[in-house]
Amino acid sequence: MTAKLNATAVLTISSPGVAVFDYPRPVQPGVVHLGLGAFHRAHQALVFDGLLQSGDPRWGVLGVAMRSTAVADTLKEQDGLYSVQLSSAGKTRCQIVGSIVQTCVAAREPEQVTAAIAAASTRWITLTVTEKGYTAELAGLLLKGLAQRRVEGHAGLTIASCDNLSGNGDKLKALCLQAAGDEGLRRWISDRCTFPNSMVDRIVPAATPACSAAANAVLGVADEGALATEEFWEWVIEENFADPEDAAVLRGAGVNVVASVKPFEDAKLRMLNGSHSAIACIGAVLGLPTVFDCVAQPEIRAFIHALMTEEIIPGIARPDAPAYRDALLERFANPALNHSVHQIATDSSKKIPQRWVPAAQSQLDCGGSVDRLALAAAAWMNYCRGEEEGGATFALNDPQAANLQALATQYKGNAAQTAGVMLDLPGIWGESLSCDTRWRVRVKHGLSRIQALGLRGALAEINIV
Ligand code: CS2
Repeated sequence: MTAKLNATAVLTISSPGVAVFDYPRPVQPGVVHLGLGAFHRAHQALVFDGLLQSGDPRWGVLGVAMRSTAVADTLKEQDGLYSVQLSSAGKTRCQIVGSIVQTCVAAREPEQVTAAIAAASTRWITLTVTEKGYTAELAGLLLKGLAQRRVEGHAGLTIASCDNLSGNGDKLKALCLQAAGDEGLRRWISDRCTFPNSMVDRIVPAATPACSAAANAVLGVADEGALATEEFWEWVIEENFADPEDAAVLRGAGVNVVASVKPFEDAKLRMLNGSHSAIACIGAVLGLPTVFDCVAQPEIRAFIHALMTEEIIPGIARPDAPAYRDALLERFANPALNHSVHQIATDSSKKIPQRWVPAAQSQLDCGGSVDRLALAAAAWMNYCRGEEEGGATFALNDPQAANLQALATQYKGNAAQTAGVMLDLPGIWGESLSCDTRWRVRVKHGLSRIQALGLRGALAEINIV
């Protein structure tokens, strides 16, 4: 039987293609991270790993899974260690990450989370709890720890939301302040803690058994926590830290610390994530399993290129948006990623408000075209039927799944009625867009073209225009 990756086994790894940290791992975490998904483990945990490697011991992480126990327990058995395979431009290298020094599960060990938030050694809280995770329950968890911290007289914290939400730090701050019953605690949070807005980017597909198999082959030990990702990463964060000296520290680790993240956030949410959601709905309906498979289809690639060029970039302030678009298309075409369209289509009703709506609104505000955004919206409505064009069925994974599927199938073959009820759904399109006749007409038209020509035909038609 192959030995398991852990603090002892890691010492035996000496393959030339594997980078292993050589810092003493801190015992006390300095960062409490909520949301122990693949993204954090292949993105920020590597930034913190780099800081630890540079000799700054304050960046060890307590990785908190919100509910599911599997990852936290797997990592615990491996002393927090796991490998990440980074592949781009046909080259792959492997790195073992040492920054996650403890793990726990918030739903199972809430007192450990409270104690860690209150601990003197903790300086940061980071969060990747997904778009639907910004709940009263999350606020309650944070507030319990912060209240204890205040009583114990420790310094304030930098609390960094890293989810794909516009103004993510502002949203988290508002949630916490609203939920803090006690005026004293509210003031302490306002005065001592900061909630920087941030944009994080790296394409990290959910781990598959193939990741572990590939990791086991290079490491010579079994790694049940193995992940695969791309070389590219970006973390842009607003300069708003409880400890102002962190700005220089993060810059030294390659983080882009800026006065305003807005141009970066808009570009990322609308261009990368907006394209991703369009690709995901199209791919799911056409039975194409991954983003790579989708952008290998000329009509899908041309559609996404034009979607960004004609209807998203006009509203984007990030410099070099066309170069950013080209780099994104190249990243989507990375054959090593195996990024499942169904993973990206998950929770679309919570993603569309950040990804498509502001771009469509910005186009309508200046009289620009929304035909492609409307076709993407129609493709989502088609996706909500839970059926590929070839007839195979799939499960929707969305907080509103049952309702969405009922609405999408209710008026079989009637595009205007189907689009009408789905555009009336509250909380997705925003007040202004859902009432805008220009938008409603284009979405209805898009859905009717999909019904008439099939999705591939509707894409081919719009690509000619
Ligand atoms: C994706 C993102 O699953 C999704 O919705 O669009 O996870 C995307 O891969 C990341 O935001 C890239 O930084």
